[in-house]
Amino acid sequence: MKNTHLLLLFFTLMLGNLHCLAQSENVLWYNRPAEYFEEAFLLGNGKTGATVFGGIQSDRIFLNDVTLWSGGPVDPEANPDISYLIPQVREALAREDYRTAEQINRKIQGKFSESYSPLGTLYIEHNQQGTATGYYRELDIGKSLATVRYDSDGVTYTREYFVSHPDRILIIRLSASKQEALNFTVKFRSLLRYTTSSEDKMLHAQGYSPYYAYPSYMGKVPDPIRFDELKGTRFSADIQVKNKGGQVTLSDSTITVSDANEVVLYLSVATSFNGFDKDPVRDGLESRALAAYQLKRAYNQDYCTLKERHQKDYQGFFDRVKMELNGSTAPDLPTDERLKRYAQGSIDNSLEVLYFQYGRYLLISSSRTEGVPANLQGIWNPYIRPPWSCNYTMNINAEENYWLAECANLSEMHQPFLTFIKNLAVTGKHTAKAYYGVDKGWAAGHNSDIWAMSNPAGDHGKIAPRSCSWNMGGTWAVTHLWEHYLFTGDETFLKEEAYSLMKGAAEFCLAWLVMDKQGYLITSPSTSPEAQYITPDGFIGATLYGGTSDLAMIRECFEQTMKASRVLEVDAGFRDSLKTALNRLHPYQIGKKGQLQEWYYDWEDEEPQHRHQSHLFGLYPGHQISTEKTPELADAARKTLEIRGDQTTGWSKGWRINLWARLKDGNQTYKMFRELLSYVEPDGAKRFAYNGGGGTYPNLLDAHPPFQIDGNFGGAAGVVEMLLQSGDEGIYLLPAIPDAWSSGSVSGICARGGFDISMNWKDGKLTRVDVLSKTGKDCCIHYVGQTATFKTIQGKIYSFDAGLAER
Ligand code: FUC
Repeated sequence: MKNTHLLLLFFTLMLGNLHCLAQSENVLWYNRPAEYFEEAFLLGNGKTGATVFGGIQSDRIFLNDVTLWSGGPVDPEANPDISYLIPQVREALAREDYRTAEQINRKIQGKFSESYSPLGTLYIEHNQQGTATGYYRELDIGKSLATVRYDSDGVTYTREYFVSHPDRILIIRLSASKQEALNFTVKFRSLLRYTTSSEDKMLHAQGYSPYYAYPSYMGKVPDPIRFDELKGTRFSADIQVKNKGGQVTLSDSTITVSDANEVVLYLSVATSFNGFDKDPVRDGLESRALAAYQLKRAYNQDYCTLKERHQKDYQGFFDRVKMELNGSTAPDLPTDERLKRYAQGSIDNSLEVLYFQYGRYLLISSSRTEGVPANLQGIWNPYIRPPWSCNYTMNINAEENYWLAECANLSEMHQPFLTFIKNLAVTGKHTAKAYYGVDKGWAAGHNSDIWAMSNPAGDHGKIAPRSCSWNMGGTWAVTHLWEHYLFTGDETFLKEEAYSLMKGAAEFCLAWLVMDKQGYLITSPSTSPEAQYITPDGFIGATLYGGTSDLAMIRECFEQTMKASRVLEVDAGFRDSLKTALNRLHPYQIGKKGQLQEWYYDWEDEEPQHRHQSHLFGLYPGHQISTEKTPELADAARKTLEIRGDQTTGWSKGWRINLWARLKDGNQTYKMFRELLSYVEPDGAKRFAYNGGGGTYPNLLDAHPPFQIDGNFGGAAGVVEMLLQSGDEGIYLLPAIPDAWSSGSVSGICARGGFDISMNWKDGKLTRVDVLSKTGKDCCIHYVGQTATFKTIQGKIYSFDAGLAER
């Protein structure tokens, strides 16, 4: 062996060892390749998604593009006007005839949402002899970089993977400690319709998504996936090789590299999606030209330049927040081992920080495309009939995905959802009229998709009202617009983007409300997402009037719209009508068990431990119920949570963590957080559980089960909620700090009003807080009964000690 080779081998081995010894706090690592999706690494630039398995002989990378869905723009004509059924349901409800009301309500449905399509899989088949040893696989979420390394036959093989946002490219670099050791074949496969061709060290794949994909939860049906050459979003994937040494040979569907020293694979993906209201064929983007353009631009750059640019861009977001708990460092164990130990009761504060930062990593990696939010699986899905169509489930999941965005200093990542609401309002105008007979404002149902579908789903009566007969999707969604304004103070956004959407949602609700027998305003028909009641005569159903969660969402929407109109000094008359309606809404009721009533009457629940708890919306994410402002309602909410219990699905645990935090019960919040990190066996989405079973897979993805990303985001948001809460009354420091987090520090988390907060605490007590004013608004901070109120100057930092005296 030449001297230079020996030196290279020495440094590579050294580096490998260093990695294992000095585990960065931001690293997930394993000592074997992933077998299941739930063990693989997720990489993304907010548009292109890559799921990396890191196999030795055969490596697989699932590819996704956030804009590749089945179907096409919503056709308003496809929905006949069935709003004449509304008076019939109302009449049945007024007669307290719940059976009839339920039957008619079921007819008020349109089509199912479309489905997120898997783009394809890249295979890298290695022609290596010998058994691999020393296998090491890591995802560094501080750098958004995956690495695989192993030794075989005296050669150390290393692969690095990242997806760059600035250069719109997936990069895989393969290297070896010995010259001419790289021998592999690259191929592309897809479950969609596609063809491949090759030229000039490049493999080109193009195809299209189905025009129709029936949801997997409807089970086996004939022809669930339908393709038509003339329909469906087009996609292109171009893969080009840059090799040092060796030869490259091509076939129509493969690239083979022989005897190379180092190879960089450039992979560029594009689709024809051109907006929610544009036909992806007739008015689509030129996906082929776009993919080729991106590839050419990136191919002119060398690996190091691309990597540097990627990391600079990524770290611009990721590095904004730092956290440390009890001075703990990561134990030198693979992440799945740590998770297993943790689930058995071990203390691993650094794993808790990793889980929080991983939530931030996933949001940066999945949410950077205007009008296209992260879906149920973020952007990572290999299935042609994914769980729940991988859609936007508007009765919790789509919103939960974004609870983290503002408070964890990732406001830019909120934009895909905020801009999506604009699209939803367009189709939602038709939905309001055709399904609910309301010709003011807009409404959306419980399922949506990239085409901003807003009609109540259910395929014209195939699904019971418990999930499909719900029209508060818009009402809930617009609260995100106001939250964005509160955190950023961006009045231009409020004026030009948010207000008209908020007003439209409020207008719908104002027209939708009816008077009950006591003279209160209520919704009718109403449901409480996915839960069912039992009436005193034993009827189990979902359709009722005056459901608490509808009214909670309407309350929040009205209050926020009024505040926005005041800030913008517009619509004084409309504001008055909202105020009048607000005062007449049926108030919260406390039931005989001391619980916050879910139903208009104090009926029994069909499933008292149900995963949804939408009637607690006013506690979290809303701001109507708090231990200070409404102690009785807060107690009732606590009772409800106690009855619901702690065993639930992943996203539901994520929600309950935030609810318990708002009740300022740090230890109970922490208990739930620990349970969210229960180890769940990877299984390729085989196990579905609706009651209990929530937890975390080896790759730290949330298990509903199956994988659903909302639990990651909800859980990470809950970490902030334990450390910081903010609202009209100001900022609460360490409001729900658990005993287990007795000391620590955090920097860069955000509060409403436009403040970045950094804190240190020791023995459970705050020692220092720094408040950076981003907008120059007045500030008020609270800590254990003490309050400091002060004026601020934009850009200035204000420091306080434990007694809230300025330092
Ligand atoms: C609702 C939830 C399920 C699941 C699905 C995507 O139906 O009740 O638990 O999260 O959405």
